[in-house]
Amino acid sequence: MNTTFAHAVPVSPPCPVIERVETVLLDLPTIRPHKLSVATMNGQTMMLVKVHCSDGIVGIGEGTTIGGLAYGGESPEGMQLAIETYFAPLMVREDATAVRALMLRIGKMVKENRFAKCAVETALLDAHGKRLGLPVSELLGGRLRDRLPVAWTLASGDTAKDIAEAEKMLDLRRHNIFKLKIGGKTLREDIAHVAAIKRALGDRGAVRVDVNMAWGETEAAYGLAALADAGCELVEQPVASASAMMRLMRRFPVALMADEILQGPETAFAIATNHSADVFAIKIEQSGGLFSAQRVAAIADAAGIGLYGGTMLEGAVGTIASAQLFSTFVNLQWGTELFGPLLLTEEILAAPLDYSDFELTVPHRPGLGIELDEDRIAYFARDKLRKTTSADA
Ligand code: MUC
Ligand code: MG
Repeated sequence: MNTTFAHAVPVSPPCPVIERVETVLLDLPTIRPHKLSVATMNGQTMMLVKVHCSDGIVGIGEGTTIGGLAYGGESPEGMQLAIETYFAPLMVREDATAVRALMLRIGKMVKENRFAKCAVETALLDAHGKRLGLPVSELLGGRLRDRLPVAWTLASGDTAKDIAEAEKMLDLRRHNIFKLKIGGKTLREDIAHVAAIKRALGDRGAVRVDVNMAWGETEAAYGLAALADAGCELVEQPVASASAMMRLMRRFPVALMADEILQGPETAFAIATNHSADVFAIKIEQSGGLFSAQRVAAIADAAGIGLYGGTMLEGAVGTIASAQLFSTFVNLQWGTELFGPLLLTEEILAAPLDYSDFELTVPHRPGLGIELDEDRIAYFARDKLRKTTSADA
């Protein structure tokens, strides 16, 4: 009897590679002027990135800023340029399944550009989730919740209009947490504005404020005392520096939240070490991507700092990428503000997101779990979709 067998050597299929990267800038109007201390937005520009893989899967990601360059160092146009010129050549022909390894390689070659990195990482995770049949939350360790509380930002610049808007949101059962943008007017006017809104809403709505760094330290000391008296529960980034935040901590019965000074794990560690915040507003773009934002959350948890799911007023893609991540957080004591798509007049998804009963539903379908309406993307594209790099170029 012949005892030798010709063993078939298992041949693993070649791993899918990235074939090309596309970007597009979309200009979408807002439902009303959105007034922050740093800028007034009448529209939002989002940079969408598409990563095309050799297995036919396409992942999408978003990079969005507030007021162009008014908020930080990156702009949608700058992200598009960085991705076309520097990211895409590092990505093409690389293993599309090794997302973290590829992002680490990109990180070695691209020092800053946290927002652009986030957009690309989101697209890679979306593609890989679609490939595996899993939502992005499961690639990040597994979701702990399917619904996220969502705050609404009142920023019309007018107290009566803001109260009417808050009443509408309460009636619709869409939001019962309100963040007021202040810092653009005098301290006295701002405090009167907050106090009037809290008086009108009473216990039906929580009131928080975001000063976007507009105050000096002395002004902030007066401001925090008055805001606490007015019933405000949380003050976001009243001053620009982390050391001034530290000196203001625990002097007033109101929680202090870090936003602009929180720019990834290293800054998170320094803020935690120096006791400069009670709460972190975690933003996936500002953190440098979803994996980095996860590390920021771990630092907060270890330091006993509360978590809040922040937004850069992203559209649907960045919003759902954030939601997929926030759904995995053990602690999310202050909810989220993932309302960005609701600030825009136009829908860019084939099926709109579910905002109901004061919460957003985190999709269960593979990847980000959303689908673009390509006709609308083409309609709102500033240029036609730009093919940046292709394997056969
Ligand atoms: C910020 O500073 O937090 C979040 C809500 C909003 O209206 O602006 C953003 C940015
Ligand atoms: Mg903020």
